[in-house]
Amino acid sequence: MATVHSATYELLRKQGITKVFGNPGSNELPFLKGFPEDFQYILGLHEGVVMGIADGYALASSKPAFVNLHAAAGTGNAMGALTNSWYSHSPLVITAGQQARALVGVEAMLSNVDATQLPRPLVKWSYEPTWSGDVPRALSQAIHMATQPAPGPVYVSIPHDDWAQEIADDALLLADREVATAGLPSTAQLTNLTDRLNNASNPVLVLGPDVDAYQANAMAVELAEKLAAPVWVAPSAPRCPFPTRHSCFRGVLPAAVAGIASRLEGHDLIVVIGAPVFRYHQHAPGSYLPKGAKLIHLTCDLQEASRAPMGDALIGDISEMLNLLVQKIQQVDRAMPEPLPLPAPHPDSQDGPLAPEVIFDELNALAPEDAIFVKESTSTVTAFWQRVEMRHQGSYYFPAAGGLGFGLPAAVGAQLAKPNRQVIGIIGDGSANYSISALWTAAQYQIPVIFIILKNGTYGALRWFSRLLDAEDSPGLDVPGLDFCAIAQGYGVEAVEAKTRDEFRTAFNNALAAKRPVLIEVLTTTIEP
Ligand code: TZD
Ligand code: CA
Repeated sequence: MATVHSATYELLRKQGITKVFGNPGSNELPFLKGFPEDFQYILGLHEGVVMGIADGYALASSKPAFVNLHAAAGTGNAMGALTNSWYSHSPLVITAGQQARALVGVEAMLSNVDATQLPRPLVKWSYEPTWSGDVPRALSQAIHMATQPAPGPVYVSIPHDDWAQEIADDALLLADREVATAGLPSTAQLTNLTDRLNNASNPVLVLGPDVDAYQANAMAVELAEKLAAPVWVAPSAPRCPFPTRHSCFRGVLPAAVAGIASRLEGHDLIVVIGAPVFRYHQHAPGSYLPKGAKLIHLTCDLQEASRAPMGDALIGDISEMLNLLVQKIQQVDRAMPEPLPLPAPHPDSQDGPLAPEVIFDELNALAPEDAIFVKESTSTVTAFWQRVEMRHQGSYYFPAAGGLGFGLPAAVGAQLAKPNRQVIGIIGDGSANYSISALWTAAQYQIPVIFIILKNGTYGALRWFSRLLDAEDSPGLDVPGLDFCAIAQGYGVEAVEAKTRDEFRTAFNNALAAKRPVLIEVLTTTIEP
């Protein structure tokens, strides 16, 4: 007869999940006991790191990632990372060990009191099975809930005495289940959509992270070309949905109401695909839409569609909808947009800190053309998008909710998912500290990420915000006295400091050849985001 333990591992195996990202405690040991040889356990030293690695893995592999946390304390440590996972539509199946059933009521140590409430509202679904026999079914539900559109994190709390219980063989039926979404527009909806697009005199596309997540990048290019339409990346861009040197590419929209309306001025139809409408940040009030413009929103997310303050929305499969549109839209005979001018190479500074632009120019020249950039240096976002060309699906990841601590571990997870593409983490000296122990996981599992730490000694983006909010005298905005080479070496990662363009070039080329994790620390100037 199967046990909850054996039925669960069979379910995970058949659903294509053979990695467990975790940090264990006593409640989790009965699950980890007898860990099957065809599974791999990836240990993170803090739950924020575990989540970041799992998230990077899920984003880069387009597959669900299975996380195992320790009870309430482990879940608590993971919560900040969940803000990003929620907004990036990351399919994370998060489990946490619960105290033995008999001990939860008396609140023995490590009881996760009101476990299902704890991760809300940052999960799609949260559950604790009412009896051991329901554990494999609950996990099956968790996998399908996490992966079906809109994907997102789910949470299951599992009492540790459930794992050894016997379970009817019917539990094995779960392993072979397939659950799928058929998200196509009706004929009437499609006709309406194509009519509006064909009749627009000056349409513009705004593409979001789900275009990249659903690997619809090439179809987005085709659509833009058929419409000869300029393409903006949706504000707060956590992914790169469109090749950044294509002549239609206009850049990333600013994350403010007034800024978006002014950039989209003159267009009669704004088509937003695979993004919220919109993901604002700084408060700059104004009209949501430029005068005379209408907006159509194609999304896989009911919540995104319903909470938007303007426009019409169609909820469906991003990839299928784009595919249909590309087939149905007629080629217009408008002139294609002129490509953006290439940025002039940034001049060398005489001595002292390097400009981040210099690093980006070098990366653009030296990085493999299919490199994956995981970016978490908040003040250098604009400079990066201007200077580093991105061509392929899955080339760029940034924390979707701006919750810092994503970059370092997500780079590790992305490299684990994509061993044949070089992952380059570009991390600020502020951001690096939230999940610094991800370096240990990279070293121990020999995951060959190149970590570049941009050390300007300050929370650069907050310096900019402090001027915006007239709060320049705020305390706590600088981070002096950090030696990332020493820290990296302490975690077992080779590290080198680069003081000049030439030193950076050499360090980066050596790191590319090394095929093991390397950290490069660069003293940089402070620039505006
Ligand atoms: N804590 C967490 C978990 N997330 C945050 N976003 C912040 C604090 C606030 N914060 C920002 O929004 S940007 C930023 C902070 C502290 C500065 C990051 O500094 P950095 O990058 O060195 O990584 P730059 O390039 O110097 O801005
Ligand atoms: Ca900084």
